[in-house]
Amino acid sequence: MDKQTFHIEGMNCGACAYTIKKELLRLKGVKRALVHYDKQELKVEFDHKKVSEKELVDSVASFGYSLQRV
Ligand SMILES: [Cu+2]
Repeated sequence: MDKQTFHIEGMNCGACAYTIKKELLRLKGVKRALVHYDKQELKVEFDHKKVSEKELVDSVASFGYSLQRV
């Protein structure tokens, strides 16, 4: 299982955090997604054999948020 922390850009309320979490958990291979709205941070656990880091970034980008590796 791979773990990665990202800085999130574009969140402006708690619902944004919920949207990101829900979208990531919808992807096959994502085990956990913790979105900290106050820190503008995402911690995600995923299996890189099932889903790539780029797919995570792209799926969140389609909702208007950008992720940068921390
Ligand atoms: Cu929002």
